[in-house]
Amino acid sequence: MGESWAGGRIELVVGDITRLDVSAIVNAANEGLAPGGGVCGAIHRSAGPELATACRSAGPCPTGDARITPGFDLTARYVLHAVGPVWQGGMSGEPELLAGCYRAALDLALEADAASVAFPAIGTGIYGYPLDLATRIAVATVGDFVAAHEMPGRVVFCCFSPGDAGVYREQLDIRFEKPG
Ligand code: AR6
Repeated sequence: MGESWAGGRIELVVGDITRLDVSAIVNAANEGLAPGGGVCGAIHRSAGPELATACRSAGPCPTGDARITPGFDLTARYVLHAVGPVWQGGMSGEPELLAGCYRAALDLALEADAASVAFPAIGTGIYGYPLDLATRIAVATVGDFVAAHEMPGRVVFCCFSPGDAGVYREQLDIRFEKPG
């Protein structure tokens, strides 16, 4: 289906993250881990009301960090709630905070022995992080993590539109060998 890089360990797909057959999906969450709009709303709708209850116990979560809950009615066994920064112009630590929440989600995936993890474009919707800048950080952070760890064996970047996927493809081609 999707294209892949890094020997098949990093994939790019276009679609709804709640539909993916992966061990864990990442939620673009807020610090309160409250059900919101965007991908967060879609994940809560698909997982069912138990997810909000689990989030009340798992949270709050500071910006730049992540928390884990079960996936309930989702195909994914886990949801990794990663809190990206609200974009304030880029001089308020946004790059470090965005990279931090990716790393925290990957660390939780590793601890949970999740074989595959899917990320949405954290921060780039309601939180306003410019997509090209966020994509560089996502690709670099995930790229460094898969180079240093055997698990998760497969990381999927799930874009909601073909245009967004084009931005990811460009960055993935720069960081890795172009797919054969
Ligand atoms: N599957 C994959 N990606 C999606 C989906 C989906 N079903 N729906 C939207 N996206 P956003 P943020 C994309 O706004 O900027 C929430 O209220 C979307 O096109 O969901 O981190 C939270 O509770 C965009 O590319 O997250 C927080 O309060 C990306 O997901 C706040 O919004 C992220 O957009 C977080 O804002």
